[in-house]
Amino acid sequence: MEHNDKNLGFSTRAIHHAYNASENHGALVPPICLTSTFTFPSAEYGAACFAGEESGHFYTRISNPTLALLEARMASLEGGEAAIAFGSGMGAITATLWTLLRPGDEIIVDQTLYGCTFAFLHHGIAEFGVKVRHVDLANISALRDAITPATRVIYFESPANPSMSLVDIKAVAGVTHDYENITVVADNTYCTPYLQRPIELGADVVVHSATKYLSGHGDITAGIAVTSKEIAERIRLVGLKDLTGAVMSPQDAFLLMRGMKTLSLRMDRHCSNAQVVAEMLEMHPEVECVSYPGLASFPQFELASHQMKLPGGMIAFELKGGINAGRRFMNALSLFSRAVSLGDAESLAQHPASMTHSTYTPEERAQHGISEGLIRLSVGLEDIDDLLADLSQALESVS
Ligand code: 7XF
Repeated sequence: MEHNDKNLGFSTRAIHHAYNASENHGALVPPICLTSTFTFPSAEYGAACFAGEESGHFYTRISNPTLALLEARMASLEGGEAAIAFGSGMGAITATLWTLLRPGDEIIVDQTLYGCTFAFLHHGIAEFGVKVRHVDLANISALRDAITPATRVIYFESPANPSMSLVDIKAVAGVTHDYENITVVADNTYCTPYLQRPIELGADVVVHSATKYLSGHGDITAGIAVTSKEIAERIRLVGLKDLTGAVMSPQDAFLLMRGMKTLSLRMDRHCSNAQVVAEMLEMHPEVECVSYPGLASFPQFELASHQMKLPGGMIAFELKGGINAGRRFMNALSLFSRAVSLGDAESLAQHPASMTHSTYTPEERAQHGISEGLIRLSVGLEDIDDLLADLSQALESVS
């Protein structure tokens, strides 16, 4: 039997949704369909595929059975109608925005964004005639004032990488209901649909770097966009097929689905570990400030507690000794790895100003709320006592 009942729970759908073993030789685990092309029974059938009159697979850059299973599963988990798989998060973001925007259009984006998304906006679409405006989306009246007849997209991350600031997704989507032709795009990488489902809150498109928590094991790069059938069709046939070609490999789709089976278990552990780490950092005399949505001191604690199921596994913090103390701290870590990316089983520490957000100039970082001394932790799945011991000894080396 194919398990695609919407009434099934999140974890059940993450394991079973849209797969029918009896159609696959009884294989418990979905097979990988490793083929770049598909044969046509007749010339007429091939022509009908290309004309969009037949729905079969014909070339893996456009669709493939393994990718189709992953896409159906992700659409179910995010509460969207359809999804498109990409070879990276940047593939998903660029294909989506190239599809939705034309010269003369405007995109309103939040203050803080992942470094390569920022670079794509300012060195990519802005140079092709799209106006990019940054607005603090926590300020809904500023958003209302920034919208013009040319506004086509509102784009944000919540929590934002690396500042951790949140966007009230329901409030932002509520503003756009008064306008036709505005598409709300949310990057849900930090949360995954287990913690937050932007489409249920009114967003039109969710994009992911599935390189992170969704796959969870640091062994692939992958991206996903989830949206309505109509927008998904446009992104697939324009953004994916013609503009970027940023298709996911079926082997990576297999690894991603393997990772997604344990998403809820892993997220619960990431969140419980991160909560303890954040509380420990906040109490430490060498620490200046900690941004974590699960702390009562977090400025948007209330919003976090109703918008997110749990506060996530990411922490941003600063040391009293600033950037130099931060370097000493990072070099003293032994269990935490010094590495970019996030959402892996291994705990990771990185310095956004010189790593993930070095695409901003120092002036841009100051303007966009990314301080030079900020350290970002992706809290992994190790035993909490070992993580606390590593952080404590690294903090001692700073004093
Ligand atoms: O193309 P990728 O799969 O690396 O995903 C891009 C991306 C998109 N959205 C967010 C919120 C992201 O954090 C990322 C990738 N971020 C990594 C990081 O911040 O560590 C990239 C390492 S340079």
